[in-house]
Amino acid sequence: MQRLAPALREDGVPLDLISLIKTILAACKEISFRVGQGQMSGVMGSTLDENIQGEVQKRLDVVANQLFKDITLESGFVRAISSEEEDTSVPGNPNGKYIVSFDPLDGSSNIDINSLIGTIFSIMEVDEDADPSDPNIFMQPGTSQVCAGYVLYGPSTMLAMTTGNGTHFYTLDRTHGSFMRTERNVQIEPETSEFAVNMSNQRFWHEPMKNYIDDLVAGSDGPRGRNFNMRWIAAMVGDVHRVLVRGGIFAYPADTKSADKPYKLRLMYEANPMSFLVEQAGGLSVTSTGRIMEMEPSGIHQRVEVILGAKKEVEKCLSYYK
Ligand code: AFP
Repeated sequence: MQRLAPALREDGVPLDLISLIKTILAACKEISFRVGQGQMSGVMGSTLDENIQGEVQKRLDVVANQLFKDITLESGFVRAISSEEEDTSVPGNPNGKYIVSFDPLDGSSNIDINSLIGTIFSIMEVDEDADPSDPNIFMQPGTSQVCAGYVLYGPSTMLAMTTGNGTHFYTLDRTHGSFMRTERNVQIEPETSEFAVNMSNQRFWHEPMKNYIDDLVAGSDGPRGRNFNMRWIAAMVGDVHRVLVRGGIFAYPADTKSADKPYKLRLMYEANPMSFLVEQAGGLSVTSTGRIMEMEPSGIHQRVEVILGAKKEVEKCLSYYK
């Protein structure tokens, strides 16, 4: 096992980026501590407020957002941040080299049932003259990310991270308070017999996705000729972690459930960072029409269709759209 910093320096990552990552992880350690305190922390349950996307905020969403925001902005490395819980971007140091998009607490519906939740982050660079108060400085495709990761608050607290040199896992050593690298160059097997999708939306999907999932469910009696297993954690951070650990395909397809919201997941702080991690682990991450990381974003809370995971299975799924 290796500590975080030496592992990063070996990969030639700039020192200021390492410092920013350490800052982010300091916030995540604090969140991990609060999550571990559970009902004793006084942050369980819902607030009376909604975020800009009309979702009721959990108390832990608000606390995690404040912690993450304060710690990263105070670091001086950051020109601006954008968060699921902030209406628009928040300016930081006018000389900061980086911008950070994050979902402070992914899987909010799992908070009160003591199930998997996590923090997702994505780091990009900005031009020297970028205006810290202009949200448009975030409008860069996922291919511009210099680092992406998530911290999963499970039975152990784990970090999955990439700086473009493979996807690596780290585990929080709670005794010493540092993330130790516990797995290098995670790889997703190209084939799988496991899928993750919210089946309750099936009647709202478009025909290609309906047909694809029907064939998986038909198992050995259908055209695939073998049985598939299904898992759904209801937190992208948990579902993607499973895909990175033991393979699988994860999808949050387009649906017709509500006319003004054809997609569920957010591009900048969910789909892009997860796509970077998955691609660095040998998987694919796409919409039904193209690679997610090549999308030109149009808003910091933009939503997108997501199909990711085992390369051959994602390709198989896409073949239903042709
Ligand atoms: P939050 O970021 O609001 O906690 O939403 C989590 C999430 O966007 C994503 O992590 C899950 O895949 C998805 O919601 C689960 O939603 P449903 O189970 O309601 O479909």
